[in-house]
Amino acid sequence: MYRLTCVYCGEKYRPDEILYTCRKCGHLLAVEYDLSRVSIRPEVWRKRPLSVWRYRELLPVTIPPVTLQEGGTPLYHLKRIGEEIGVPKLYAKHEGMNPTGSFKDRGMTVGVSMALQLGKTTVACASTGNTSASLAAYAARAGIPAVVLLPSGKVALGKVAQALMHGARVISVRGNFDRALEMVQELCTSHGLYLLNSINPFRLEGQKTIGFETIDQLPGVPDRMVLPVGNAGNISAVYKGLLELKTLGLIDRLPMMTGIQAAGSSPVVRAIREGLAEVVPEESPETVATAIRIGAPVNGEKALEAIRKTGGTAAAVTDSEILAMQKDLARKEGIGVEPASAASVAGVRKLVDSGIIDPSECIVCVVTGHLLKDPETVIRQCESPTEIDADLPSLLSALQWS
Ligand code: AN7
Repeated sequence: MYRLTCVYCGEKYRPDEILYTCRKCGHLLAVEYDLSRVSIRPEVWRKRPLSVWRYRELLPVTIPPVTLQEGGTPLYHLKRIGEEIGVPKLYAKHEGMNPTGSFKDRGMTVGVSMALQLGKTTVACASTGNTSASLAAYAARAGIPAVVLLPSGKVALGKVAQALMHGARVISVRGNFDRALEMVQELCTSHGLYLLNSINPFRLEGQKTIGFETIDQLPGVPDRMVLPVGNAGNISAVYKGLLELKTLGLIDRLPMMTGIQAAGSSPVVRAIREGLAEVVPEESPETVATAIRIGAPVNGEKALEAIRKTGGTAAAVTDSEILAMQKDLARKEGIGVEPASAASVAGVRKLVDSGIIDPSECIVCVVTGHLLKDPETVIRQCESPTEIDADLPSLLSALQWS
């Protein structure tokens, strides 16, 4: 009970067409449900475990899904950081608690299930890391091969380790993510592989469940949802899902969708700040948050709509602001995230300081990936362990205790 619709010109396509962009105008496609025929009773949803599949009436999969039990991630109150920043109602949805340690698993359980549903036998993606780790794991779960293209030297160690261990064909491209994405699109077109980047409309359906879970957990609609933005797939997906809930009458308003980028890689922020109709790509994006080191966000126009239609905003944070917040989350709240994820909370701090966020708002930050994804950046920021001889006096001396 759904079809594919061009997000720009509205052209409709059958749901079983293997198509990522509109044949007429080249823009992206979205899954459109006939919401008048979808029957959802929230009390039925609430009886199911908190997970991506709680919301299966609003997902396109009809076969038994390829799953590793994704979703159902914790929503933490950031009491100390919230008080410090001056926003007492500050929460983090910890997507690093997914099976492979990032929100990408929500997309891949749906995306790889759709690959099987559509009869595809090989899957592929380009990735700044997390997408490749997740695709590798879900392809293994499905028993099909995966090909992943990574920007050489710019992928965090944990993510490469995952892609390799789960048995994907891992290719390191001498070029940035944006170039790798162009290449994998060409490969998928010429060799019939199923593409699972965020231009894939089905994958984003899984990711929209971040918003659904947030509303079930809080409970209710937060005033604002804040997400780190790279390709802008996630912020667009969460917005799409919440819009569906509103159309169905299950919620009565939308949160202000707020996107945070790294200062060295911030084309969406620029488009919002300057009121541009389109996102102008950046040639050489650079940031310590390699996950969001993306200059040409493919979902950019959808993100602009999500932000503008909800009265949200976009802001850039520097690498040092990102790393400081990563440390604060780890040390003041016990929440371990990778740099890109800390960007969302660092962005809130900045927007409160500049008076754009009202301190009374209820704010949910999506923290997208786990601390262990990028151990090298962590080690560079922390003091090395103190090595001692194996006796108690040496231990006391190292601790400076008597
Ligand atoms: C931790 O893995 O693009 O704005 O190829 O890994 O939906 O792109 C990762 C993106 C935020 C940005 N936080 O999400 C990839 C990839 C983390 C991420 C993002 C990513 P989008």
